[in-house]
Amino acid sequence: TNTIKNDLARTELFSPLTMSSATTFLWNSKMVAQINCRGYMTSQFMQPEPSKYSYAPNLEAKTFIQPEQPYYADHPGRFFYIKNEETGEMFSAPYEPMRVELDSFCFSAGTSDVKWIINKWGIEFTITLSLTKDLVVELWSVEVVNGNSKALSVSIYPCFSIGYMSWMSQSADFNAELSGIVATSVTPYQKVEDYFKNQELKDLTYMVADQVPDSWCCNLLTFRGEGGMHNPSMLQETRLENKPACYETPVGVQQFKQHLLPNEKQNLNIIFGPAKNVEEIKTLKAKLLAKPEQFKDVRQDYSDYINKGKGTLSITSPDADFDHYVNHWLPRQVFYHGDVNRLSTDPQTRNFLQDAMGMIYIAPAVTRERLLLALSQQKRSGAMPDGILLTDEAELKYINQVPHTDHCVWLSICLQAYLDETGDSSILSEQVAFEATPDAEPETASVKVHLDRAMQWLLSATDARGLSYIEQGDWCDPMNMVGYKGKGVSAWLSLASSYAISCWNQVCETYYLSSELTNAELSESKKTIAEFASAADTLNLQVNKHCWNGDWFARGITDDGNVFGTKTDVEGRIFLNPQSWAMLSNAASDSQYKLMNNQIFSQLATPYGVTMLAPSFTQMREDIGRVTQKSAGVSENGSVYNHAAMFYGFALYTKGQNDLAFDVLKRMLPSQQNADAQGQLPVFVPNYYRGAYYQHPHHAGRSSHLFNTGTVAWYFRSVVEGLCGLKGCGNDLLIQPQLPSHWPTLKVQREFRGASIELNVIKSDKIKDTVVTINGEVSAQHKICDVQAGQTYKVEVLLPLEKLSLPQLTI
Ligand code: CEZ
Repeated sequence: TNTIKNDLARTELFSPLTMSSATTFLWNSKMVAQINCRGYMTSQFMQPEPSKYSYAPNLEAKTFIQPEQPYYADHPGRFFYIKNEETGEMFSAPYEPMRVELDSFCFSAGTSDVKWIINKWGIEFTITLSLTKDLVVELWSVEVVNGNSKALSVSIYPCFSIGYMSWMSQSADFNAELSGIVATSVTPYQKVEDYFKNQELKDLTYMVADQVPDSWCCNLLTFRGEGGMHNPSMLQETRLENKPACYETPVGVQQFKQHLLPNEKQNLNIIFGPAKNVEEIKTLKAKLLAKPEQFKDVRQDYSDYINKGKGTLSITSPDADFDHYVNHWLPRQVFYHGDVNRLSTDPQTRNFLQDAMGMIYIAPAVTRERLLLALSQQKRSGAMPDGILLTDEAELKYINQVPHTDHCVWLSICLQAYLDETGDSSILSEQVAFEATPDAEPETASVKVHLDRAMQWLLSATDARGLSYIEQGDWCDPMNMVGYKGKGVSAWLSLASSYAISCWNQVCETYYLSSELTNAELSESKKTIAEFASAADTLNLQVNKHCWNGDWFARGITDDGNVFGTKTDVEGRIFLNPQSWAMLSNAASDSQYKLMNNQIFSQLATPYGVTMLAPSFTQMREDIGRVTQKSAGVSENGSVYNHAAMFYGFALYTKGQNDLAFDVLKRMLPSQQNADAQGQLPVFVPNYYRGAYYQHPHHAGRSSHLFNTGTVAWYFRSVVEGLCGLKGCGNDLLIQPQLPSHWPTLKVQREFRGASIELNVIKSDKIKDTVVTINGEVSAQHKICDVQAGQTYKVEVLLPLEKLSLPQLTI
């Protein structure tokens, strides 16, 4: 199984067969592409709503990137058919659609490009895909090196899917002036106002090379002929038929004949993407293909853009695979979320805020800006909208039209993380307007007031018992029928509100009370803090009173008064989130914590991580909702939903459960050992691995391959604050590393508020208590006081060797 290698900032797969669904992804501010190791590809760009330029050959429904993306013979891709002009033999690179055995194969995912290195007939083909930093164009190059001692002639036929563009109009032809293929279409519409709106759309797809092709074809059906994609009829001829598509499905295929002397190297560059008109393509061609250096330069710019997301942490632990993810791929995935908001114009508020939270380690100014933007859309009641509108034209769509009640929770959590990282208490007095309403005067208030109101709103949206209403969902989007009649409550949200209020109180105590306040302000805010503290306690008490079943917390109480997620349930007996957040909110006593954890081990643990509920639902429960209709073990219906698992991991660090917490982090990474089940490369954490471990053991562990997930911000935070134990607080940096017991050492480099921290942790059996030295001096408080920008702090921590305190996951 020696099929994966993790090296520097690349991860390589050496066979197209062992993990046929393996993917990586590339993005910039305008587009995102998911690239499969065999050459399939799913891409979308923003104009400003998500659109396509490379479609499947049938009329596609408008969908998001789907979990467990199924691939099929005609799935959109970028393929390179290669013909040996002497023998007539053919294969396709990287592997699809011909699936001919190669002499060697390497799919190499880099942080800012994707490469395939393929050997066949003594020739080495290196195919590279990268993007630009801000254009919607794929940059492809094919380098061919003849390793034979004799000359060889080959034809290279790049074949890029354009597919079913529109039922109103779709055609394609070779444009002699551009010397490339241009497919045209009209975005379908019916309403006359859409005609005017659609004027700005990029309805063309182009495929232009830096060389003049020997022949071409843009007609998918005639290209395939009777042979199909795996053996297109037109490739049997010496030349392609130069055939346009006229209200027929377009494709981009071009033939480039290459005569290669021994050791000769030749290169072909191609650009592929959408455009508004031919002028735009001409400009792009001049910018990208006129000279070979242009390609190099824009690639460098793109890689500089990606490297902006490198993050401020680097670790060296005994686990090289873990380090590789944390140092290279984790910050990249966090940066992707934080920089481009999952390429949506109305990100869900909770996603927007958690994604912004991840940016504290990469570009905290972005976190600040995002918090202020979110607050500018807050309602005067304190409620947050379901999505944050990023442009003037944006509107709330899909799930954002469904009322969810948790959004306020993420405000204080994100703000606390931001303040602990930056110490920027000025944000609290920043003035921000509330959402404008036609019937009232505009109202502006400080961030402090906005947050107070958000917390008060959480407390007001509760029933007579003091439990939080769920309406049509909380963190769990598809839990839409627990409270749609207006009565149902969420135990998770009650606990999350309690935790969010405590976070807000900590922020006020650490960063607000210390600011310059009048006596009246000081006593007023102390009073508010005390009221909030008691309200948080009440939430904890009420959840305990109504939702504790003796061994774990239930998930909520339905409109009809049924407590669910409890011992009497055959399906959905136990949910992970209430347990994790009871740990965070301190609703669970130590003895409850132990009881809960035993249940988590016995009911939720799997080799691929902890599932978010069990057993998975197999039939609709009309008092719970859509989540129960999802396939058992998939997504929120009991997968190892990594976002939920990560909350558990984060909570475990706060409880000092170093081994269990690290176990959560580690199991989230695709591993060589689980490669068959997961089928994913360790270049991102997917949103889930299939669960339903006892119901569908053969499918358990399978990755969703979805790289959009709130997990990663919390992963980064858990590594920084938990594992490395370097958490800001006021003007100081706390030093409390939490190594798993099997790690004897850990080295960390971390930027913090402009200072450089070099942490060296060593375990020793010669000491009983932790010893922290900072620049050679013992620190009894285990913290760097009053951290100064520009300074380097060399921190050494001696930790006593300890025994495990809790049973380990045995699965
Ligand atoms: O979407 C995510 C949401 O973006 O699901 C999470 C939620 O907290 C995130 O905000 C948990 O529910 O069925 C659905 O509507 C699902 O909710 C999905 O859309 C889900 C996807 O897995 C996207 O990654």
